[in-house]
Amino acid sequence: MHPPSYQCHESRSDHTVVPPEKIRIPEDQLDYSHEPTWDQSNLLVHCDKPFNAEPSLPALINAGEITPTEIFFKRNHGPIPDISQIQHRVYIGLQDGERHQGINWQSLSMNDIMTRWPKVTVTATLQCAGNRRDGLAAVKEVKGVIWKSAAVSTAIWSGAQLCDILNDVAGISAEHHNKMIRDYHVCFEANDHVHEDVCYGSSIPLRKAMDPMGDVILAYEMNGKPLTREHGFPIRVIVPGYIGARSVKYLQKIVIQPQESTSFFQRRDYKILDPTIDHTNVEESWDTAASLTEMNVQCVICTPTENEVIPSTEAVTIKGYAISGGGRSIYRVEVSVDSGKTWEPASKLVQNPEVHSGMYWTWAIWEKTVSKIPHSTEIIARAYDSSGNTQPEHAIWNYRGVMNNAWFRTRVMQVP
Ligand code: MTE
Ligand code: MO
Repeated sequence: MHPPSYQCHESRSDHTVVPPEKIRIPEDQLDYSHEPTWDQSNLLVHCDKPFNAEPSLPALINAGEITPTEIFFKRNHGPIPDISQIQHRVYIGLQDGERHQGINWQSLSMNDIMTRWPKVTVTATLQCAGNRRDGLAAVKEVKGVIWKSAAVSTAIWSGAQLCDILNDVAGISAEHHNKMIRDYHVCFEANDHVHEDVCYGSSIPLRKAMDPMGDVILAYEMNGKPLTREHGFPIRVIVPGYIGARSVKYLQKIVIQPQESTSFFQRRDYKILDPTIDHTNVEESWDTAASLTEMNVQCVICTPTENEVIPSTEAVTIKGYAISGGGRSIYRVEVSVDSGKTWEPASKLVQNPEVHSGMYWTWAIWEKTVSKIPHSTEIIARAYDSSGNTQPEHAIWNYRGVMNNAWFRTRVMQVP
């Protein structure tokens, strides 16, 4: 008889690897009794079941380029799983379109992943597509956690490169399967329970996964330590330059297939629906809208904060972050204190490319000192990325409340 520890790794006697079956659990039966506990005093908690929290903007910017793990925003769709690193396995399969033939699964232990491939380090900013959803909720009702502007954070991630693993385990190489690289997707499934689907899941194009300069990694460390449970212990995907939703935590299954993941989170969420779509007609529109991949260009003022009192006679230093997707850099941030009539460039803008790939996966931290705020008490900021993309003046409402990158406005109070 097998000891209980063998339950997770279901091997048949012929050594065929089979990933564990998953069942969907209704929302009211999700088990939240094993949530980790940590210091939440520096977080704005939007919801604790599932746990969703962001830091304050001053805490985020004062921490600098790398966000300490404690205040890194946390986005979960269900209970945080309590996974044994020793027992955990990642199942990998290629589905070549001949579905009836089944998938020939391979599985890796955490020890395999940590020892068979070199540990690479990538510094990347994650931003939830719902960052700044509050700005869209102010226009019209939206579905989702009402994030403010700190559902974004930067960490140093270490793990194995996904392209190496897919090459060695699934036989996919950038040179030999061009059509496959062009058309296929890499689907990720998590070892968690959510009510929308059997688990959290998502996919990215195979071309992104196989791009050696794409820096997609299976990370087991965050800021030099093993991942914490809420950030994906023992292993998560990091997809730099993409919306946070693609960086699947608690990674359990990888399938390379001709279609995008059929997960709820790929097909029924994380899409910019046409502004005429709302809860009355949303069902027909999902399939025609594109799944979000790269982030758009974003810029946020972190300090001063909304309604902060500023002496009108004194110079004020405005600080914030800006970020774009796809490894594009931020080349300019502009600030206006006259309702957008005139703009001044930020005087300080720091953004570091990834050493290995030269891509800009992290945010730019910027600063601008304004000697005196005239005529207006609203500070506005916007950014341009290296492709010349910039931000719309006004929020473009969409039902899921994603990708809000309207000019950022902070109203400050002046005292004489
Ligand atoms: N992975 C799993 N397994 N479950 C989740 O709920 N949320 C996704 C992504 N990966 C999620 C997940 C979303 S929407 C975001 S924005 C990021 O994780 C957030 O990562 P963080 O909690 O480490 O900040
Ligand atoms: Mo997200």
